[in-house]
Amino acid sequence: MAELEGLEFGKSDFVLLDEVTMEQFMDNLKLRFEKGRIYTYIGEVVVSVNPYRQMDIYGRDTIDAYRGRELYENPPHLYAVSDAAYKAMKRRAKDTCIVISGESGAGKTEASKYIMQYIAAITNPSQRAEVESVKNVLLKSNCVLEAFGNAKTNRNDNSSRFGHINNYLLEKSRVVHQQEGERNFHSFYQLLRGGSDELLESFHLQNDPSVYAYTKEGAATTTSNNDRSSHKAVMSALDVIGFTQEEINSIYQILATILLLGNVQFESDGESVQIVGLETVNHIAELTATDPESVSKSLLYRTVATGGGEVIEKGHTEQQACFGRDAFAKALYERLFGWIVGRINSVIEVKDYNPVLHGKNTVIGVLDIYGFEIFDNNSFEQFCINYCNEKLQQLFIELILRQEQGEYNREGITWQHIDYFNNQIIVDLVEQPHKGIISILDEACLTVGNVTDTVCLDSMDTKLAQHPHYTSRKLSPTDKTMDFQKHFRIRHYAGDVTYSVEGFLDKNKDLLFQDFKRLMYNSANPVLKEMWPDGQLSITEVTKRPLTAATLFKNSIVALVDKLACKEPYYVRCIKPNEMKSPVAYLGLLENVMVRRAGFAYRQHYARFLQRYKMTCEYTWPNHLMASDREAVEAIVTQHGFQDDVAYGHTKLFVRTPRSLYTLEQERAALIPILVLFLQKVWRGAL
Ligand code: AOV
Ligand code: MG
Repeated sequence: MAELEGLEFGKSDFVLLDEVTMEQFMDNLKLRFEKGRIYTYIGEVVVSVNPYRQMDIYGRDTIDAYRGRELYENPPHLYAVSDAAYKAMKRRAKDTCIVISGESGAGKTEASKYIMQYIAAITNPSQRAEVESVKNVLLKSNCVLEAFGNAKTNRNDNSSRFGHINNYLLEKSRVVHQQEGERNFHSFYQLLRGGSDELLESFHLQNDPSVYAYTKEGAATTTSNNDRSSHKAVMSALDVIGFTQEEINSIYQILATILLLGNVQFESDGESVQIVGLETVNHIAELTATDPESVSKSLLYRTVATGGGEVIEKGHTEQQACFGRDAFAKALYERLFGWIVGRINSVIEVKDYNPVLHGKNTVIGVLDIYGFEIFDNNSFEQFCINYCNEKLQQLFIELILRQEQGEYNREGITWQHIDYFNNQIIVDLVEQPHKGIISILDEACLTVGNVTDTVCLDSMDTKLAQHPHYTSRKLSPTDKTMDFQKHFRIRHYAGDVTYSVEGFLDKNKDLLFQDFKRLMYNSANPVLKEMWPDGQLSITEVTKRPLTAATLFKNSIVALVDKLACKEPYYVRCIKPNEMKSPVAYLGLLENVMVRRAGFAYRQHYARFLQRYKMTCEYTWPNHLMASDREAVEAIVTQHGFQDDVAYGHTKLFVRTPRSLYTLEQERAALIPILVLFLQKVWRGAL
């Protein structure tokens, strides 16, 4: 539990609330925030409120104050959990992981940066040069990952659109389309606005994002990012990380290819489909080190294997050609990003030591993923992102419960049943085989014939009509906030979200024709070729139906959760200040406070407890003469009359209600001035 700061700052740990109600929770958070305290604990979990201004609490002196200390010795801070995670890793030689969650724009990425900075600062006391260089790579990698993995959304100018661990989680649909007011990935604007004239000319690009189909939607949108200076920073970061000049060139050639691809148009004369303006195709061929005929062909035809094993070429319709082009652009970007992440990881891993991948096998992972999103128009992307957050919430509650149970066992205290909201039911709604939304979507995608999004919605309505967390306009006809034809609503743990089913099927299918893969595999550019190893398969070898986007996403999340489940987790929960008034933001957190308090709100090692409260009891002040610290603690508890409110563990005292503790605290606070006076007298007398 946190150092009990003065009560004028509110309660530094939510378990100390008089009652666990939404109202008390919000009041405490608000009070602390107004007093400039952006961090508060729930036990060992840090709740963080985004201050949206630079705070003077991350400097070297603060780092030193937290280094090697216990959680409750200082006011709540990210550094305290970082230190706890670091100590746990060293002491128990166990992998630890700091999971940062919260809504979009709540401060997850900023928190992850401070955590990495802290860990980098406290490691390598002997200042070994090779360690310093890995640390440098690590801190620099943020800048690169943000350029390629982040974009401006309506919630956050620098929103993470990927999960660190697995690049399946990259929001690649953003490459070809953005919502109103949003932008494509920063990297595109950085190249167009920051690239030198020569460079752009060699790529056949103009320095104007509004010229390109994929960037024009976001071109007019201003962000707090300065694209031009970021371009320089990214270039130099790539260099520091160890990318070769050839690799850096390839990265930007691929970005240029994507921009040019977006401007490829098709026209149909009723019989066949043609490309409008072959010049762009020539440029694409040049940039990808392929030949123009092959590029044209892969844009206009697909190779298919017939039932009899015969291989034929089939011309696209205009619409299919557009789909193919966009799928190709998205895949190019996704593979580029995956490749960059892989390269950074390999640079960090080959060294014998690094602050995040510490020692031999133990690691501290910092998981910063996209947060829960509710937009005006929520589509497939929000559906995936919110499902991911449901999974993390589940893991969170499960692990917290397990930790609590473990602590009670170790201390020999009886465990009591806890009532809490288990969001498994929502997770099932999404992922259950046969009955879940993903299954229904996949089934619709596999069905041959004209299955539309609305047909799919019908099928969901039929199969999920009874589900308490699912509804739609058809199922709730009086609810006029939803459109009959296209909306369904999920009651998430963090709030209700209405999704538009429009585009769900296409986004889920996300088919990339083998022809594009082969085209890239045959590139004369070795970097590009390396990204497309599956291009060597012939069409008859790829008979297996590719997994859908939703299923791939689900598989990655399941893998991620499995990975996290065997690590020792620490948590940071981020909140936006303007959401402080909205109770939904706290639903998950309140659950946490309840679990934490279900049995005993407060627990403390006997010696630490004594140290703090011995002055409140005549038998323990200034020193006790009892056989053990535990007996001395019993004397304090009994003197204050709350012996029925506690349990004695093997090494710790457990207090059920915070009130008992507050009586003690008040008494202590009242005694301090007297003690100070007393000490002053003693001191003067000694003179
Ligand atoms: P997110 O990671 O949680 O959103 P960010 O970490 O990018 O959100 O934070 C959004 C913005 O809030 C930052 O660009 C900062 O301006 C500000 N901010 C956040 N934390 C702090 C802090 N501790 N001190 C000062 N300013 C802060 V998303 O990636 O959209 O889910 O996908
Ligand atoms: Mg982020």
